[in-house]
Amino acid sequence: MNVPAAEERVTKMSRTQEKSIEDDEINLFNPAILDRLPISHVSGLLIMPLRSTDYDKGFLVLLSQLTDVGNVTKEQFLNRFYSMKTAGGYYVVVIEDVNSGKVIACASLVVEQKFIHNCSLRGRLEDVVVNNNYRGQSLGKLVVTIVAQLARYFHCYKLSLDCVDRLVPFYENIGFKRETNNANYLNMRFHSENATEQSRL
Ligand code: 16G
Repeated sequence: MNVPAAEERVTKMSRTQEKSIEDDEINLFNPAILDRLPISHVSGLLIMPLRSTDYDKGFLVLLSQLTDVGNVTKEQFLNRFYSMKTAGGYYVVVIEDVNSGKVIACASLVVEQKFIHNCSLRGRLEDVVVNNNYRGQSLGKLVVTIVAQLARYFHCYKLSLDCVDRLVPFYENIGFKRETNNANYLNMRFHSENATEQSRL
């Protein structure tokens, strides 16, 4: 038996398999869930779960309009994508412009399991961004409303967010409230040595 040739065949096969895993479009969550929500669709825009192919559609470039993203490779993106999918509870919604094929807005629902409130769920609204070139079309309101609908769909007992001060009126306008005696959030920032891709979960 020609062992090197067999090994080579195995390597080639696994490379092909790897490639097809990368190229397949995988949804972060079941897209049928979005079909069950009363979403106002906008012509020329697709509303869907984050997909494994969204790295190439500018998803991280969009996020960099919110905060520092770092130099995330496609492999790192896919690792995090599959880790979120396996963990469950991550619902990243994206809006794609059909013409450009780019992701132009996004927002995430993170569902936290609780013991309190009869083992209830708390939703967190995270990472809301609309591409600067698409501002003024109420897409922020649209994507946040979808996340709020998702939180209701999963029977979260509340949906919370933190944001910079200037965006408070925007969120109040959508229905979020600063509760009396309960309208603060505080951070403890840990600097780069802890904030790596391989954070220990
Ligand atoms: C905002 C975002 C939060 C995001 C953070 C990043 C919303 C509602 N809030 O607070 O989700 O993670 O900005 O800022 O989108 P940071 O890099 O300073 O943590």
